[in-house]
Amino acid sequence: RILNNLGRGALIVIEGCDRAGKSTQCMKLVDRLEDQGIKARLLKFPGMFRSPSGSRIGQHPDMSFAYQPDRSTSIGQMINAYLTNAKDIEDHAIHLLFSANRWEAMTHLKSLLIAGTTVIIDRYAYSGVAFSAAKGLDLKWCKQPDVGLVTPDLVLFLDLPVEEAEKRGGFGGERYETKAFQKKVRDIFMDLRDRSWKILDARVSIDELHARVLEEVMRTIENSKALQIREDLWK
Ligand code: NYM
Ligand code: MG
Repeated sequence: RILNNLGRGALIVIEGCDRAGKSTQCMKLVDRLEDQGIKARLLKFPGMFRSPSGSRIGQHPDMSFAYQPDRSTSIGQMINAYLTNAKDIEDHAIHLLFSANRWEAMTHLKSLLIAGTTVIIDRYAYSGVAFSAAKGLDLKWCKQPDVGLVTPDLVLFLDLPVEEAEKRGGFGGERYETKAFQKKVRDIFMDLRDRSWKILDARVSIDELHARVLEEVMRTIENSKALQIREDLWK
């Protein structure tokens, strides 16, 4: 048994289509874990959320000037320019940039897990593949750049019918935020399910969903403690 893996943090990924409530749930989850004395941090792809005061994040970024999604690495900036339609990038090239944005966070991610901090990630390689394959790129090709990333201990897919998502104030103005496209994305997400996945019905209230998320996460944190950190996603 590798010593520094004892009592490691768990890697929890929250996935779903746009407007499913991922960011809200991620923030409520991190707050709740910290309240219970469990070390927890939130990462986000693309980019990550960072509060001026440190790790603690209490509100949805859309509702607070203090917590904006940070796409600030040089790769994050290219991705941001693409998503906001400021720049066109060829489909394969932008796919590789999204993947590179995950790889550049791996050293930091592993050091958090080793230090016993549970890491919650708002989107991961599953989003990477789902959005690119929905444009028509080959699914197998799409998975290759993310092969060997740290494998999540749990993937929670917040499932919300696209019609419901649309009712939630509509989609934003970013690339990909249309009903027809989101439907394709969901179909591909379903093809990516594996044994680490748990699908949660996201039509329930924020608090009800939070309770379900927390239950799954607490169990996973317990079960992951004695397991090695695995860097074998899709291997
Ligand atoms: N997205 C996200 C991708 O196309 N590929 C990826 O690898 C990731 C992580 O970026 N519509 C897309 C999905 C979203 C968009 O994400 C921005 P968010 O969570 O809305 O900031
Ligand atoms: Mg979005």
